[in-house]
Amino acid sequence: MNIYSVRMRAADETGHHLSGMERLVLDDDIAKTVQELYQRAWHNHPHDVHITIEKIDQEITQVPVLRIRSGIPNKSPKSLVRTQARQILLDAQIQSDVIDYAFSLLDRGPAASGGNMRGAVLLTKHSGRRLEPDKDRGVRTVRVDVHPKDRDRLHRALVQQGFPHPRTQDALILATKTLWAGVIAELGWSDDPDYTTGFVATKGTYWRFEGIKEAGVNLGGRIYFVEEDEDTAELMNRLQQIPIWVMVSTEFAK
Ligand code: PML
Repeated sequence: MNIYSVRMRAADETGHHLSGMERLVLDDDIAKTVQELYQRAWHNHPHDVHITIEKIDQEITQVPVLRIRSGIPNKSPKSLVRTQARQILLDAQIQSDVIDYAFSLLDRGPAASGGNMRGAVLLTKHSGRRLEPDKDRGVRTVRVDVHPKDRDRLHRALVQQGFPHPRTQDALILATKTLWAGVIAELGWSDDPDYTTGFVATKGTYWRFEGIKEAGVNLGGRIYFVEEDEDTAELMNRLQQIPIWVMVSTEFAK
């Protein structure tokens, strides 16, 4: 049985990125997956949709999914939500002023030319240096998906735990690989003005924070906090080249 990466990216008429998604699937599931990704792209009224199908020639590493926890209850003021998110980052040994800088980057849009970036910022944990080679594109986590035998189980478990939105599942899967690759902690929220839940992933846990940004704000992104002496090329190789299947334990799905 062969395994394929099936990737979709959709853009508007100016070439601006609208949506993207990757799945790692067995050959029998390619046609169904292309259809699913195409439907997903269509929601955003794209000008063009690119679908790439690529055979994976390497062994796929299996990694357990992060556990998921809710931060402060819904409807808390943004400042309280951020205080709790900050505390989790402080506990992960990220320097306080680096955390402030990370929030300010996401608040104003992290791209060097202004606005959103498709990939993540790589930020060193003590001096707050940006390591991503391209400060308009950032660094992306790719070649990751939930294992086909666990897909339905993960979906059911997330719905049961009160997290039915597909964004949660997508972000959880990506964050699982990102931490596996050696990123110490990740902070992120969507640029969708209607989606105000963000997350901090660190030390095996994905923390969700409702109301981490104001409704109506169309800026967001992801920050990957890394060691001061991080080997950027090696980290990017792990994030972008090594294929990962995220596995769901019986405990997670309970
Ligand atoms: C969640 O629902 O758990 C938060 C998801 C944030 C997704 C960020 C994004 O879509 O870029």
